[in-house]
Amino acid sequence: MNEMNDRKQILDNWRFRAAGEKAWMPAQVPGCVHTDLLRNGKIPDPFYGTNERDLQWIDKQDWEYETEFDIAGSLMASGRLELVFEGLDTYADVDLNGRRLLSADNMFRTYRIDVKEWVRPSGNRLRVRFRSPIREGLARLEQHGYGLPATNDDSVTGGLGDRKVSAFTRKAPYHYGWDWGPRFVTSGIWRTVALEGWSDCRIADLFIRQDEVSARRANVTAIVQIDSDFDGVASLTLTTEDLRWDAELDLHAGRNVIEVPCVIAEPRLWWCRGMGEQPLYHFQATLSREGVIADVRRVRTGLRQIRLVRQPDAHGTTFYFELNGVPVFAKGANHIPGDSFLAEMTESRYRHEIASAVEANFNMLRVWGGGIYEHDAFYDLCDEYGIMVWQDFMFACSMYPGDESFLESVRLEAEDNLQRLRNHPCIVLWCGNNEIDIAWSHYIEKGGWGWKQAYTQDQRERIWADYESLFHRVLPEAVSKMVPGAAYWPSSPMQALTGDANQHAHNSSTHGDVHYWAVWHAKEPFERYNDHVGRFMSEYGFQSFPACRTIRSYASASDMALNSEVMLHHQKHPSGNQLIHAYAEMYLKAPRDFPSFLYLSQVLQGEAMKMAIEAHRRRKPFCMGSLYWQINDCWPVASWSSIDYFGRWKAVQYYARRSFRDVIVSIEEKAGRLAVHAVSDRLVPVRGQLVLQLVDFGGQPLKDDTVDAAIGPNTAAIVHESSVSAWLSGHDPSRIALIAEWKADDGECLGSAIHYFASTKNLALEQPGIVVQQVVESNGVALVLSASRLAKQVVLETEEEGIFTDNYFDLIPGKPKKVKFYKRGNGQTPFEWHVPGQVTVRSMVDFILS
Ligand code: BMA
Repeated sequence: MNEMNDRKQILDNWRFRAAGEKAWMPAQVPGCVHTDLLRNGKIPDPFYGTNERDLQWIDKQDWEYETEFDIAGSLMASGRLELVFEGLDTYADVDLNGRRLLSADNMFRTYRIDVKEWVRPSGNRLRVRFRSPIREGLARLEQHGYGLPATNDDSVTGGLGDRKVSAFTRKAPYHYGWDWGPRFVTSGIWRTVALEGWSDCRIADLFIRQDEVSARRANVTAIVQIDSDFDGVASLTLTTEDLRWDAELDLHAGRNVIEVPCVIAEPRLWWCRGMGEQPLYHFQATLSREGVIADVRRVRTGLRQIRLVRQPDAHGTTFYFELNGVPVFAKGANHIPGDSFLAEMTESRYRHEIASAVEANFNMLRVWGGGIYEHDAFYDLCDEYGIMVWQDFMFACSMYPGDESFLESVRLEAEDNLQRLRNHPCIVLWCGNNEIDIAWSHYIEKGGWGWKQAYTQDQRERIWADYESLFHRVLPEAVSKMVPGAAYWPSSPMQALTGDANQHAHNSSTHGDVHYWAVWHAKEPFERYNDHVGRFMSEYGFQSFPACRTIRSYASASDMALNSEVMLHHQKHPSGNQLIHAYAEMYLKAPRDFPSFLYLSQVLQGEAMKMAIEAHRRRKPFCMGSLYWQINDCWPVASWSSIDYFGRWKAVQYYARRSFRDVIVSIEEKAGRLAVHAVSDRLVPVRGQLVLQLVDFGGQPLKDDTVDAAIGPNTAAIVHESSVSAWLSGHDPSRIALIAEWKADDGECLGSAIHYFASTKNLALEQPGIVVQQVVESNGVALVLSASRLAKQVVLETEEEGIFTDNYFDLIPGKPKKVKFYKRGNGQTPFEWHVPGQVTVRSMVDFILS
């Protein structure tokens, strides 16, 4: 049944077929051809084994979707009737009752067509024919005359050799393959299709522009776009909470833009998580004519003042976000699309990701430019949970054409999405693209990723001019037109607006943001994270394998080996498995078997990200952001993700949760000295006693020291310094640990850290004898773990889906640890406290050869 109300009718009941075939099959809209084929039993699970390879024929075909619909009398009576496509992926010819309405070519646009003249009360037939994005891409490539670099476009798997077509089509770049994702260049109606009716006049858009917001007052302007069929008077009322503003309007036929200035005294400010609440204001605009309500529009926003502060200082130029006057250290990760097949993303999957980010003490996610402008649900959740969003436009790791029709398509795409998303308080930055400026490095002949070398001087100049048109003109113009005052940053990473050789970003930039990838791509040791700290670390990362049961979703028992065909197929970075292996050899003892190697890979990733995050935070306020690569996956795979495709937390998610706590203690060993750092994101000073205790692996105290330790608000400082030799004094470094615990006067543990004097590989680990006890608490049951010898990276596992309050932690004899389990909830409650059936507890010694 079609969902109907007076003004809107969602069009469903779709069928589909390959163009040229006779028989139709049922289709799901929103959806795509791959999932429709799968549901009809026409193709095997695209994620299983190496099936991806065999499914490349799908994108070489044209596909047809069709529905028939009747229109209810009340809607039919509307003066205007619009057919609205919120997402067509991508080259779509739309026919209604045999008449061509539209030829779409941009997946990110909203298409709205007046169809009043062409519809009838019953028996309407709507057909959408998707032309093959590959064939279209090839035609555009040929027309362009030469190819454009697109490092992650997996044209080989797609059967196209070195012909990379992704850059010529406004379609999610990751569909063409990425170094964590498969190539499924799908087609389909990926967002809602509806008929919308109106008569006389309607509110087309309501934007609450935040002109100046402080705790004292918020000056906002409601910008109301009204479409009218007549010249004449109407009235508009705007309300929020118990406030009300009225305006008499003199409308003219066509689009009217009305500005209603509103002052809200002592507004409740929106803060990111950790800094305050997330109050949201519901604004309602009511349009009336002759005392009768013609239309009502509601939007939700949070009132806040946000600035990207880039100011010269003694080191270079600052790069930080100031929220309501307070500099915020951004903590979080990069986000990619949660599925290769976008319509598979549900509100509950988004909620799981955002709630997991909150549980891990994030306050920011970067919506990275190789995916999509996310669904409304994603931003709604970020608004509600207090997660700031760094929003890229959808361009990544590729050069793009710059002809007039491409630029115009991008302009419209940008305006559509800016309009859709501009009321979300969570969005703090609009960024032009991912890594293109640095990859091309126009002003450094040998700089960048070697792309320029494939082109003549003339071609280079044209490619760069096209780049500048897109990222230095079209996009910033769209941002300032649609969201005046919002921050725009042309590319990530960047130092400053690129105009000569000195402006290009590099690993040691003291201006702009930095992507630091020498750990991983260049095999540098994890310790290099301590040396390469920029003003804002918007990318760095390390891969791991997902959990064994996630691997079982795509591999059979016989595939369970590092270099099996299936394991290599589910590793999209060309040398990923070797790199993980090489780092494992560097830091850890050899694994007992393949499942043990999976555990080691996760521990390694956790240790690497801990080291990076804490190095960044210790340099606050020089460094004001740390976003690791990447929080999620779009299919089950070995990747940099911290939460796998099924929502299962890898070790690193727990490590991040600890290292992103608002107050931490972090120990750094450098040149024979040991510095204990305290980092605080609290807005009040923090003080307490720092207790340092040297113990052996049996928990025996060997030496200690206690000092008063205090730091100011929102900063970092060294609170204790000593020499390594003073602690070691004759002890075997492979058998001792230094524990630092910072305790407030009221007993609160502000932070704690454990330091080892040897690499995990060289520690003298023995069977720890872990004991688990269930402890009944007033509203649930907790587990208390204790050990008789040091237990490294203790892992708790259960068959049930959910998270522990801590995991992959070290357990010191004499210091029992209480842990709870929260099962993954549904709907509104992302996690529910629960007693898991059976929990296995193991630690490093169980996975390594002695
Ligand atoms: C950065 C990202 C992605 C990529 C990741 C891992 O370049 O922007 O393009 O997936 O590194 O290589």
